[in-house]
Amino acid sequence: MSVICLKDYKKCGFEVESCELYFELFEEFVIVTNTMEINKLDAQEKHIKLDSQELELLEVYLNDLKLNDTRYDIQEESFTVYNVPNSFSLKIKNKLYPQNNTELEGLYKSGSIFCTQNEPEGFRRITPYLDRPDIMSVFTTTIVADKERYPVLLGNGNKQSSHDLADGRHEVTWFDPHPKPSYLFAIVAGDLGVISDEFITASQTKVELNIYCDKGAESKCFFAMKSLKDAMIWDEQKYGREYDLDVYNIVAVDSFNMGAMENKGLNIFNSHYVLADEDKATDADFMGIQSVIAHEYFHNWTGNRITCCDWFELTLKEGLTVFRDQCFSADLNSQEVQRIEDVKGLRERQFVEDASPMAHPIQPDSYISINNFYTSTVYEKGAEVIRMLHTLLGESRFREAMDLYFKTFDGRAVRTGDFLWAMSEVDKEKRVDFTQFKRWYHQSGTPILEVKDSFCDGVYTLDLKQVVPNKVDEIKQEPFYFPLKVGLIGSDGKEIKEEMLVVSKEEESFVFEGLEAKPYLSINRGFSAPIIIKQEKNEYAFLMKHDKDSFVKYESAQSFALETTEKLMESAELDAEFLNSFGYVLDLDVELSYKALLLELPSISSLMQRQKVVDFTPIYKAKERLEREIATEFKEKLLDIYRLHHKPKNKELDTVSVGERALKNRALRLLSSLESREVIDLAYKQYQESLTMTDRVVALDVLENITSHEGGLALDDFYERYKDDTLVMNKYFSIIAASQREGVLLRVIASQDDEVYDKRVPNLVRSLVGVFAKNYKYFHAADGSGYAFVADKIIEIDKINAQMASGLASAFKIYNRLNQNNKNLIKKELECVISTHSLSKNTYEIISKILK
Ligand code: BAL
Ligand code: ZN
Repeated sequence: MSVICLKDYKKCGFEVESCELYFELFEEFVIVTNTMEINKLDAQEKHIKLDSQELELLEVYLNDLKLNDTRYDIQEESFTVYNVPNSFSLKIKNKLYPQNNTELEGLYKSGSIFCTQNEPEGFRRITPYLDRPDIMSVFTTTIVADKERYPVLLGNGNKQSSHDLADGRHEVTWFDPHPKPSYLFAIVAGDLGVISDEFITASQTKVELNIYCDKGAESKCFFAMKSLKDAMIWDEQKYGREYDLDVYNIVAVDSFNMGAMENKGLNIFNSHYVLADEDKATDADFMGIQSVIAHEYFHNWTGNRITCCDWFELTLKEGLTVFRDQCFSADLNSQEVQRIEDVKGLRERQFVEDASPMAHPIQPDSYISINNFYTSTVYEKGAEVIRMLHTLLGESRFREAMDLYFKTFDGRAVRTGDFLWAMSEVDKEKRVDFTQFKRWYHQSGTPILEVKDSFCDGVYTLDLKQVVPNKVDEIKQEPFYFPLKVGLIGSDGKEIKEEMLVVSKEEESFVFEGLEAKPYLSINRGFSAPIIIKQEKNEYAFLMKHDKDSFVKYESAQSFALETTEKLMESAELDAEFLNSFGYVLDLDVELSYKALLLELPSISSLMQRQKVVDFTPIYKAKERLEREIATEFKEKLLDIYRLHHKPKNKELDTVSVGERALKNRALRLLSSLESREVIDLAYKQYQESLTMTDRVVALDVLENITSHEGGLALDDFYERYKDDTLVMNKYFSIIAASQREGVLLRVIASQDDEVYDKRVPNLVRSLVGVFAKNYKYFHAADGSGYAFVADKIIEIDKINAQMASGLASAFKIYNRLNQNNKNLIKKELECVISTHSLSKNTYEIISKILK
């Protein structure tokens, strides 16, 4: 398989001045006519080689002259026209079969809706083109289709004209004045429902806003619409960025590989991130919608107006846009909860990736399939890198740098180096060493910071040592440069000082003078750097009580629980101080969602990450024991919390209502480890009487895991209630696949035959097979049955949708951390997958890295 390398980038010898596309949609096929005005930039170029994938060519015209097939050559992945002049018009007519397109890249059908997905390399499946992000062109799109079947025809930009044609067809033309790369091109055609609104920009321009969906689902689009308007205001206020077209369209479709796509003026969304009402979506689903709607909107500037020079620069737009959406969500909801959720996500996904054979820098230096690099590293670690710049420069300097970035690079395809240039330009005092900071872009792995401290004669000394992991190929990496926010707290619990240190050396010390006694250390406040802290002595109980930093308070609770669980793996007695601290948090009077996080016990993944050689059985046993001991000790308090905050008829989405649900469901989950009649009754009642999906789904999950009788009744009821709503059925399949009860694999296998399940729909595959592959207990079963099942699914799904298959394959990335028995079992399965005939390059790349 060929490897694409960052170092091999070459500027294109041509530019596409304009591109006019004419789509004729029919039930069995689509005819695309693509007319490009092209200029030669490099006189040495004789022939033009366009990207083209699985296309059926019909006709080719060069400057209106029809070419015979000696003048061009079509290969599996390219289309070349020989001997082209300096400036020319190239017209290509080709035929597509979107109804057979199960890869969901290029033009395909989601149910009866025609839609597209072109990032990163889907456009070449629509028409031959210079399908690379640094080729920016002005697009005009005309769509022709049967008017009754497809009354809605959408393209990028503004609508230019529309009219009816003979034989019941109609055509609509869209013009996008903003030059863009082909990955931002989109069309949609369907018989869609819509909700509409408008937004007046800061400069008093009216923008029409539309959200399209399946007919009948319109009432579920209002939260998304509100989120869009919130995002538009926020980007004006926070970054001075206004929207730049007359219309902003969003379309929700059920079959979509990603969460959503930021096509210029025509976002296409996985319906999971658009459709919601309280009966069918959880509070977390609503938060997801708010953040993804905003994320795609923010791309209009960070991604569309300024895009990436090549795909190695993906984090330029993704890391930055994730940072922007995280800040937006924090501003609209709770700063402290948002930060903790962001860090939790980073550790669950990115830290695991960074410690695996799939580790890569946020700017990778090579790939086989770029589809495999839409990773947590590029996105979430990328956002942490931007956040560190924000911390180092400060809010107003960062904004100044962003203004400069927008002003300098608007309308261009640039590199992370250009972004860092803008950041460094505003740093007049040269406070930041950008040369060293750049290592975050080129080095992989999570640095560990070993912390020792001492106190002598009023001087407190902090000795820090950075342990920087080698690259996957064992090449040594250099120390990172990062902000480390620390606080010193007196033994009376009063804050002495807070400072932002800048760490840059492998080993360095910081001193704090004039102290009366040794202070307590609060380190990496707000998770100022994406690192792992290792301290000799930890003061978790003290920090849980006294730290004013909400992140470190949470971190102390987590770390204390992690260490306590680890001690239980060695069968020690439960630490009484831990129980005390837990009891202290139960009584804390803080924001309720935050309190629910403080009471959350560490995930299996976070326990696993700390093991040298992973064996899941002792991890599960210790975690279950800790939960039981806590529930036994604090049963009455937990019941009190539950009763106080259980408001089954409340469907509101305000902070207090969401917080009450989060906290009382945390209490219910903890109590469930008792597996008592009392708890079963509570959960069953909650399942039946609550009006929100949040409550219903937690109750269902609790019942599923502790009782086959009520669990079975609730699950059957859930199925009957929601079997016609695919989005809710994703939750049904996830609950089965994540269950800790015996016999899960057989139920997952059986679920594939359910009439609702469809292996061509990514959401359903992720909910069933993807969630099972995260069910550590059964995926890693000692008899290898979990591995064999998932490996079979990878082979099966790879033939349908390579992106889905490689996503599943990445579940095996913890291979190198496992005990020998599990490793042997995985190796056998993956060797079988990789030797499969015509395996996609996506899946090949992931598995070959894991097995290396
Ligand atoms: N650009 C792909 C989808 C997203 O990150 O917004
Ligand atoms: Zn994005």
